[in-house]
Amino acid sequence: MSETNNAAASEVAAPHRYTAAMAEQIEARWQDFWDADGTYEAPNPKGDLAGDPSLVAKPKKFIMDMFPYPSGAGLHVGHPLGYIATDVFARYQRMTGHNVLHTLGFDAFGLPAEQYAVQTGTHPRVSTEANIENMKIQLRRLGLGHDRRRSFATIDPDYYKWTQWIFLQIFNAWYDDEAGKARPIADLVAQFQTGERAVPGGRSWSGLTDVERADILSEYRLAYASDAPVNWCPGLGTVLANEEVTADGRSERGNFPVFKAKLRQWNMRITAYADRLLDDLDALDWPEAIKLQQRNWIGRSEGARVDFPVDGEAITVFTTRPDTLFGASYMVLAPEHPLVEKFTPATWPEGTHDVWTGGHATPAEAVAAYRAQAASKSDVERQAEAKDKTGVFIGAYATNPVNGEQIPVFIADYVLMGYGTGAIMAVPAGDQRDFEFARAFELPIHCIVEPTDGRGTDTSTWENAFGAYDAKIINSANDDISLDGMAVADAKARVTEWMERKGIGHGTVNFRLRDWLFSRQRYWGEPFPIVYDEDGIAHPLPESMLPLELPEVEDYSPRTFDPDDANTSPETPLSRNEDWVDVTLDLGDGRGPRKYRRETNTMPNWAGSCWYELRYLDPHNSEKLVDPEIEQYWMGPREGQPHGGVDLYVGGAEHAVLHLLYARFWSKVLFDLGHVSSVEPFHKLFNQGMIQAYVYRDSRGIAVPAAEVEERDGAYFHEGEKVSRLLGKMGKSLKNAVTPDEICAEYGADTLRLYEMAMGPLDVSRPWDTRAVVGQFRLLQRLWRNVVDEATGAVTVVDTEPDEQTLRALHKAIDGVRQDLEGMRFNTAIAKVTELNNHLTKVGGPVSRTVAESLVLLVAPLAPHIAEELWRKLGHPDSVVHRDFPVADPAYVVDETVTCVVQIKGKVKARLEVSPSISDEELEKVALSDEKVVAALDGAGIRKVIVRAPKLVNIVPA
Ligand code: ANZ
Repeated sequence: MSETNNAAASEVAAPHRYTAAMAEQIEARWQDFWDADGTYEAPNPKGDLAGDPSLVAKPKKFIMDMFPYPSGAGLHVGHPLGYIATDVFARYQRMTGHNVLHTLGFDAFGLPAEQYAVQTGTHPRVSTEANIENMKIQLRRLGLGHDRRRSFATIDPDYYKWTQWIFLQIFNAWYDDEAGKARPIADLVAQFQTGERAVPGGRSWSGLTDVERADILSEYRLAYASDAPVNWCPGLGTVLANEEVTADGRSERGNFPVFKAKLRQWNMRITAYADRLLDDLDALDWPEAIKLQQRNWIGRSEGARVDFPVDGEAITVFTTRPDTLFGASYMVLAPEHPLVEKFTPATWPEGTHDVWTGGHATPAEAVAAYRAQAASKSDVERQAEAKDKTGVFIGAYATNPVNGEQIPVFIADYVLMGYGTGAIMAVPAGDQRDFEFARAFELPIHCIVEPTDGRGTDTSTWENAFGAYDAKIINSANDDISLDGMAVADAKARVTEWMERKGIGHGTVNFRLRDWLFSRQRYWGEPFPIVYDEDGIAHPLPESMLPLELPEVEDYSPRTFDPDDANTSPETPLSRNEDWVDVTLDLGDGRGPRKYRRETNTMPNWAGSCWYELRYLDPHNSEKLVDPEIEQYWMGPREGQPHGGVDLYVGGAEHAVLHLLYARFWSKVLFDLGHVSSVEPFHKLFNQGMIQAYVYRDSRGIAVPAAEVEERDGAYFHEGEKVSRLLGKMGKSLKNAVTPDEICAEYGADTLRLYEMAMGPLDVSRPWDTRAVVGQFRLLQRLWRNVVDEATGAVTVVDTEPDEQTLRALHKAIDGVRQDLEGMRFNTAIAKVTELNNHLTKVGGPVSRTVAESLVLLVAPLAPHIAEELWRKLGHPDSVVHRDFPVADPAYVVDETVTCVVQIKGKVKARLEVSPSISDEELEKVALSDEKVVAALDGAGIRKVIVRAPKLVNIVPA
């Protein structure tokens, strides 16, 4: 009660105080003005967004956020952290002479809207667009300086027309290994026609049927349909990416079993770009941790392919350790390996070891049983280090090509079909998994390296494999070649060269990266611009038929099946719409109107975010994806950015691999085909930390609403009951979400912006604390008070010159804030602004105009609304947004004095302003004669004085 009275009283006394109500009024006014004025519109050099040539002539900065998915829950205060940071940075760049492109779109295809549609019958477009509208309101309230003309959502047909168009470019391209780049598929066809390139299978191109030609081309196209084994989840009715499958082989969503099934699906041949995706990382300004994750994902291994003869055929293995060939004592094929049937005999060979058969009467039975068991496991689970090694002998022997030894062939799930050749030579002495398997199946372990750890060469006493690279090779010689005594690296080179000469094997590079599974059995995604003719040949739609829009359907969900029934196959939502699926079209290919069936899969969520940076540049271009001159202006290579790209891209580290790798891949294809001048989409990447929040749980472990929790003496209570407190994620489910709307209502957007930026270094995660927000609000109140009279609303600045001390404080702040904003250290920039502002408050009296104006300009990137308001009050007719950021006068930046602390018994008793070059003796004299020190000593004698000039004097009294 009394508090309200006080507040009311102070409002009467200070009707022009900076309050939440005033902040709201100022912010709304300037937001409207900026929109109407087009303050944040960045001009292009040409086209419909062309503008002020003097701005275009400035150096450009393209600053970008990872765009949001418009979820129905809206934003909490954690979401805009990165958006505020890029906004502050963009504003600073505008004030330091750059033409700045900053905008934000929406990544709007996705599962939540589709699931909501399944539950409620609301069309995903309706709910998604409503969510976008809501999010736009929330974002606008933050005062983000976006060029709104450039915003779009990936679900806009005008946008996904170009996503489909890019798909067609990729479909109509192949990777020319000799040229080291993608080229139009027509070039390949021409090479086949003229005989410049041999047609696979040795026939002439003109003698092939259309189907045969299509099949051959599909082996080359960068987007192709194939019957590869994929993760099929009958319970969900869709195939899943590896990342969507849990370690125990179930769907991440819904926890249904996932089976490996051969289904015809679209893929992108990203593997063709493995080397370039790896090499080009070097010149990017990205966090090392992210580069490392990409390198590991691409997983380049140098090694060899080696042929092991079996019955006149051969099993080819991939090994990174060809130097260990003499130690290969058995082989393992992945259970799905296509050669397994061929090599499996009708009966067990003479003398087959009992433990090898798994108790089965015939090899075929053993293989069938083991395959069924392996099919139910995920790759991760199969590769788990700690797991017991399982497998079964297939009844065949292979010949070790270096020593002629007959070695048994097994299938085992620790060998994956999708890596290398899906077959290994097992070297139990050198590889731990092979070692464990050899022990379990009583297989020989040949010692082929000299152990350096004193264990000796008798492998029967070993407890694990010995894989050291610095060891010497032993027991590795035949009549022709000896590796004995060599170090690993030399032995690898020697044996590879020998194998190449003998035609047994050859050196090779293997990548972990797989082609990208590009189709999903969903409704809410981009339709493929592909139709099939009566022979099943895939034809691209001509550009004139784009965008191919999603049809209206009754049921948005794919058909689901008995979750355990692996013998099912997907039925997509689009396939049920006969009118849409079966069409008669003239594709303009000279064949006239014909009957076709449309592709009924849709593209994965990732598609829309693979190229959106390009569309921001030229969002309304109906002729082209982006005009080349405009692309070159904003994205083209330049000094320090040899691959071109966005100048700054800010987003969460969780996108280390998939999104960033896919976007890089598309960018390279578009570059190869001559559509863009930038090879890389994002030159500099910055990962912001997360805003965390306290989660309060009651004795049952259930989260209680954080807003209702009270603190008493360091303990936390909810409705009288003690609750526990832990730091966690912010979100609805943990009942601790704080929305930007609440904070804006209570303090205004400028305060929210300052608080988020002041919380800590941008790349570090930090806990949200609503009670601490007021600190930044008070800073703005003091700032206001330094310029405006709270009682009258009049500007109080004076035209007199500031004193020397104030000039020093000002120029130090300018210098520091500049460096901090440039380096994205927003928290320390705010600390420096605060320091300057406090200095002015402390000095008291009216502030000099020059100081006030500089202070307002320093604050402008961080708290743009109050800065704009004060700027105008200071008499400037034009917006603060495009004003020059202050430049420090070096004469005032160097410290004239430093503060020396004088302690007595470790307690600070005085502070002295001294010259930075003061000597220890001089400083001791000054300290001991200081009034406060004399008073504090109160006549006591002195035992010892410790001096660390110029900053510390410590006095120990007697
Ligand atoms: C013999 C050998 C001896 C191996 C030795 C290792 C150590 P990275 O480095 O990850 O590329 N391997 C090959 N294909 C495999 C597959 N499909 N599934 C499971 N394992 C496979 O790993 C390459 C090594 O992993 C290869 O080198 C092979 O084992 C195994 F002392 O060959 B090695």
